[in-house]
Amino acid sequence: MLGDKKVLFSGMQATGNLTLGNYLGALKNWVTLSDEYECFYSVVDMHSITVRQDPAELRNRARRLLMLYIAAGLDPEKNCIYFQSHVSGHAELAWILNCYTYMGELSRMTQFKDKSAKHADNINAGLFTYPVLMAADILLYQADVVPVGIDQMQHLELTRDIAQRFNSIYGDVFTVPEPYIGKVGAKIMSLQDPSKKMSKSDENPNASIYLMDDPDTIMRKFKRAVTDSEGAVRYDEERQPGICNLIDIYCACTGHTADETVAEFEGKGYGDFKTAVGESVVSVLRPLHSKMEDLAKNKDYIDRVIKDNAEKAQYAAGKTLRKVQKKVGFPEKIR
Ligand code: ATP
Ligand code: LTN
Repeated sequence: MLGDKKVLFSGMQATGNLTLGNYLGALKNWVTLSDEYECFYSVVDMHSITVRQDPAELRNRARRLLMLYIAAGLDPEKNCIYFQSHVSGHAELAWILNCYTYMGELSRMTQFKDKSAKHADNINAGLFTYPVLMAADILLYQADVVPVGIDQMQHLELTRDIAQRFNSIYGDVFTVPEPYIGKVGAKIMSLQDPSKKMSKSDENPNASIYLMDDPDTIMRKFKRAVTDSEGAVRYDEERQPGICNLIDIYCACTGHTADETVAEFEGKGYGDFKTAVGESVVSVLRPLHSKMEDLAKNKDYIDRVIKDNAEKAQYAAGKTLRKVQKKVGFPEKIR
């Protein structure tokens, strides 16, 4: 608890172009939850360097991602929106937690297996201990709830295990966080292969809708989306995974239910349905684009947000860090 509100923490990596999956699976829920909780939303730039980055590009993307949080509707006066690398406590707590995490646990992480297969020439120790840094992010702020897409559940379970292990040795140091998975949009699939999640690192640009795609591109990508030969809009995951994914996207963008959507498109062809899905996405993304343009003109404002929120985060993080350092036996600093 911070004040009378529970604490929420979440973060996104500033790598690649954000997709509709990131928006519907994570960012959109963040906005819904932001009134109810004391929120920390981090641009996790330290996680990004587990795979090679171009420095200028990373800096640029990180700043744009922070602006996107604001453009999506997170008020930086009410939510702590900041860069992970500006708060030294993340790295300090991660080191300590490394010593309370087992190699076996980290070896089981599917994201590590996937990413090390993809980057076989650079399987660095950071890629392996990535989930420990993620645990540090969350535990540093004593977060009660962590909204993420389903793909992050395994990392969250590990975070809970580390917190419980630490608490069982030293008493109640960490809040054990609960995951929050949104009802719609928790896993948006690729438009070209509905058995794979929509990913910003997909080589095929037609597989993903990028948040910065223009309306024509969005409409074209939906027209090309892989479906099936059934010819009717029904929610049948076995036989019509592509259509199910489009229904999920439509529901997440319009607020309709799957049943309402099936009824709405009864007797209509896939062409009409795809056009409607495309239009629903365009109307969700349009205000995001214009807000990004406004923010880009306002450098001083963004700079102030970055500075003020980093200080706020540093203060909250410092409290937990000092407690942990004392518990594990580090000598007290002489002030
Ligand atoms: P990559 O696809 O390159 O592995 P990523 O998009 O999964 O990267 P992040 O930017 O860290 O990595 O993800 C940010 C958030 O978006 C996470 O909470 C994640 O669960 C969510 N997310 C990512 N892809 C999807 C998707 N296809 N559907 C729903 N949520 C998603
Ligand atoms: N690992 C996450 C990004 C991430 C995160 C976090 C999410 C890093 N630290 C803390 C929630 C809470 C990912 O790849 N999507």
